[in-house]
Amino acid sequence: MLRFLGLIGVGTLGAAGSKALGQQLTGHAGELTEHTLPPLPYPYDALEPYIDARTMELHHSKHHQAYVDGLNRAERELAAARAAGDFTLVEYWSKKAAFNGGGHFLHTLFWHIMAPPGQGGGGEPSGLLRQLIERDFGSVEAFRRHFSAAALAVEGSGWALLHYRPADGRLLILQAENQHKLTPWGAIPIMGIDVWEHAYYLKYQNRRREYIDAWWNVVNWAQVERNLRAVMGR
Ligand code: MN3
Repeated sequence: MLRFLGLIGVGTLGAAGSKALGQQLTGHAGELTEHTLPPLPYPYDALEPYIDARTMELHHSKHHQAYVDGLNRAERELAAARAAGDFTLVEYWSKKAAFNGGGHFLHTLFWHIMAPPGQGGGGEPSGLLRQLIERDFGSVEAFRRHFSAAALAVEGSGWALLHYRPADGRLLILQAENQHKLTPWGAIPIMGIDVWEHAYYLKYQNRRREYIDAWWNVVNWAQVERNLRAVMGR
């Protein structure tokens, strides 16, 4: 799992990324990670014309940054609660930690499973990833139809996600509402499309289907396969 997180850029877990905040607090607060916004692996305009530069800039520098900040805040507040022995707001900050932690994880995944069209983005899955897609969905085309339908049908803000489930070695497509709901434990996202309006509204307005159709032109299949292999440990 740690290897996978590192691959998609949610790294700096452990000692290198931790701040000794606990030592600044009384009691037994423990240490915390200072989460940071990962750089995009390409310029803001690299996914044009399918995803416009202004959307990418706002999405990465404002929206993703807000999830990073919100996650740090929630974890600090929970540590402060431990130090003070006052858990009055534990439900509130636990929910904030899940929402913002989900947002940080999924956006980091999202940036990395996209690439400029023709330079890693688009085309078709190959290798082990293709084998498992064909085994578990019947064909690449059936997989794409299922994934697109799941994305189109997300109620409100959320994601369509391809997961690998280590318990039985299967791929599965699921939706997420917001950043973290409808998630079954034990299934690990290896690919996803953000269908919050902030991901497409400037260019596509309410035409989510057009955005989804365009998005396939920037999918970085090689990275999706690396994510798959990382969670499979092979
Ligand atoms: Mn988003």
